Amino acid sequence: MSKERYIAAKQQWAEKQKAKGVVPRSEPRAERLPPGQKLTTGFPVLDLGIHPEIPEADWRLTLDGLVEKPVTLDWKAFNALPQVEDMSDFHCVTTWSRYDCRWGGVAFTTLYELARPKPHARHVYFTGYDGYSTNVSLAACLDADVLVATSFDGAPITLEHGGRARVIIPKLYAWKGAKFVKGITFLEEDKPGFWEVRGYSNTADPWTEDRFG
Ligand SMILES: Nc1nc2c(c(=O)[nH]1)N[C@H]1C(S)=C(S)[C@@H](COP(=O)(O)O)O[C@H]1N2
Ligand SMILES: [Mo]
Repeated sequence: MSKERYIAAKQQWAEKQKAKGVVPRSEPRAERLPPGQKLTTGFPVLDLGIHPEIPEADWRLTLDGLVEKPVTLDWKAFNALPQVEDMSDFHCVTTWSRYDCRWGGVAFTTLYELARPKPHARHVYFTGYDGYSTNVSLAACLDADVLVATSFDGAPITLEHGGRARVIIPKLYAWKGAKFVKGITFLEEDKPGFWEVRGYSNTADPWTEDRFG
């Protein structure tokens, strides 16, 4: 499928689901699988079809916007930061979920402490090397399980799954985690990302089926 057709199809699907009136559930449930999701043991690849291969020497991650200290990290500097691992479940808005994903990398809070966002920073805008973008509230990013991950199950993340580095925000639908991450910008005002301007939710909470904006 071409990129344009994929985007159009996914956008249409959101419109169709919205028209059907997908009912949000207000209470989180005791079960592990969020409402409307199906468990998969595979690991589908979901993206715009562009897998940018960035040589180690050229890779950079930039932290900018409303920060005391704008930072650009190269691969060596990024990997010299404290490393963590976290096991989490992965929920894609197109209704598949995968349990027990073991991600390793740098905690978002570590990057936060490096760049020191100013008090009026409230939103985060992520960009990827493939031209992708997504927005998340700063509050949601400050959960301990939010990572810029470089490993999956103990091995470097494959290119198709977002290597060299991708964002993981386990408590939100997976489109909020930018693969091939390139930039993290701290903002005062919210700025909708790629899917957010195409009918998807700003907040993306799987437990309330918060799929569409
Ligand atoms: N850079 C980038 N990140 C992205 C996407 C994308 O197209 N480009 N797709 C998102 C979507 S919709 C999902 S479900 C997950 C899929 O991750 P996976 O391909 O590793 O399963 O990545 C998210 N992050
Ligand atoms: Mo997705």
